[in-house]
Amino acid sequence: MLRWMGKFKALIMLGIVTLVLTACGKENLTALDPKGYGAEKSMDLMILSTVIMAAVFIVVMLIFTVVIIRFRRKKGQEDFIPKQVEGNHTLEIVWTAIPIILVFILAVPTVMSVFDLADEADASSSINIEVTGNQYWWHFDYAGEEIQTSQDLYIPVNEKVYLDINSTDVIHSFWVPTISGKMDANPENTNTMFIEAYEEGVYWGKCAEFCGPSHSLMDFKIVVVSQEEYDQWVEDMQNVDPEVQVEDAVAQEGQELFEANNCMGCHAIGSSPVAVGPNLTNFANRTTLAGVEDLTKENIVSWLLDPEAMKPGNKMTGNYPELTEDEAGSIAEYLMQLSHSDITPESASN
Ligand code: HEC
Ligand SMILES: [Cu+2]
Repeated sequence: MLRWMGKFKALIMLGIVTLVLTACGKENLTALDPKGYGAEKSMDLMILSTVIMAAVFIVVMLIFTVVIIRFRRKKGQEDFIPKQVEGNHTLEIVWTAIPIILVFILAVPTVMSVFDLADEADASSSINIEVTGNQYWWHFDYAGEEIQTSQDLYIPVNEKVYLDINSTDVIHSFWVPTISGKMDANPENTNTMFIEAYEEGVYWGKCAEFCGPSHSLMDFKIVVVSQEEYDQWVEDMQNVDPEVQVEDAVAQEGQELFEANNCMGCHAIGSSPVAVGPNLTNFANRTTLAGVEDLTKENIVSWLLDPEAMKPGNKMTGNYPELTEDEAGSIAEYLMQLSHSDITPESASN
């Protein structure tokens, strides 16, 4: 290694680690690449405050450097006492006024954004969705549309969507960083916010308030599609017939087992308001199982045999009859046929 590199070893390592780590994490799970109204506002404020902080830092460092060079004690002047400036009015006014001005420059746009984001003027003419946080999954009820879904929230692009957010158990927090800021989901009251996405795509969401052992696994997605695709999706979702028989023989057996094992006591298919567990309409169109695992037959079987291993503390464990591996396999086959619309997360990728 070159000699100069040895000296900066720590710095070089830090650089490499930073580069590697910034590539971690899921796509569309960042506030630094905003694709929605709220996220863009936050980003603007972040840039503004970073610029101000950087400017303050640079100015202070410049003055500091000048002072220590220019006013250092010189040879032969060891007893020299420089001019004392305590109580200097001009100086005190200057260093009081500058921070006040900076705080105003920060405060005015921040407060304006806060009011902007709380504006509900066109809520009644927009899409309204009731969002409910549950340990450890999210439910979405499209008000007036007779659509109930869980885990994946479909919305049209460039359209304001109003959310009424609450919780059935403890405090959660609804957060899709690429689209908007956070909003607490409380059991006692309803919080409201609107979201507007500027680009089609699938955006990851996270629960942002510690809510129990599987808090970090309480993921969900916003699927942003074109207006036509959204209209199609709404129509499809309104026409789901939960009674419809699947065709494949194994899946049919799974359907019978699904009914016989009282899965429907907690899971609805279609617009039934039963929501003790996630609504399984369109389940096969999701990309994840229980919010976090890949949606594969293997994972569904493991979930049905031992949900606790996947999501500790979840509310399904122990509340349904024990299944054999074969039974779980048939049910998985059935669930993987629950596709009620051709509009899927893939539709959002154009
Ligand atoms: C006591 C209510 C209850 C019963 C009964 C129940 N579940 Fe669940 N189920 C839940 C809850 C709650 C979750 C969400 C767990 C989590 O993510 O924390 C869940 C999650 C699931 C998921 C993942 C859903 C998703 O959105 O990815 C599947 C699949 C599932 N259950 C299938 C079944 C099947 C099949 C049965 C019948 C054998 C069944 N459940 C019985 C409550 C129940
Ligand atoms: Cu939570």
